[in-house]
Amino acid sequence: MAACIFCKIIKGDIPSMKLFESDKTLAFLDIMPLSKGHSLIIPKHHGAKLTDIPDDQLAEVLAVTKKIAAAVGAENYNILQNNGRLAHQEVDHVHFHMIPKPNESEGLGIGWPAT
Ligand code: D5M
Repeated sequence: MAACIFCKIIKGDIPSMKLFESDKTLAFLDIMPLSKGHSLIIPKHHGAKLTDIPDDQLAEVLAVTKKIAAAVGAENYNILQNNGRLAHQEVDHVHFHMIPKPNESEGLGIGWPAT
């Protein structure tokens, strides 16, 4: 979809910190990380909400999400996937957030308020 920012990232029209790419899936670092290693994993198929994405694409996205968590060394992490404005979805292309939860000894990580 021409106006979609994540479709532009897929096409390479907007730069991103790519972590993984296949014919169906792309993973890259979130530009506004909530913690160090905060990643986005997206299907290349454009769709705003989970129900718009074919099952085979979703299956691969989830499998890649698992691998990205391991690759960035996240032992504790949250997977977040927002659908709709009321659910705080800002980018209308389905994406899974993989948000590492740092150990206290590692500090709060990029993006958290300093304490
Ligand atoms: O989250 C949308 C997420 O997308 C939010 O964490 C910022 C991220 N974002 C927006 N633009 C970019 C680019 N250009 N690169 C990387 N990350 C980006 P939502 O679940 O829709 O609220």
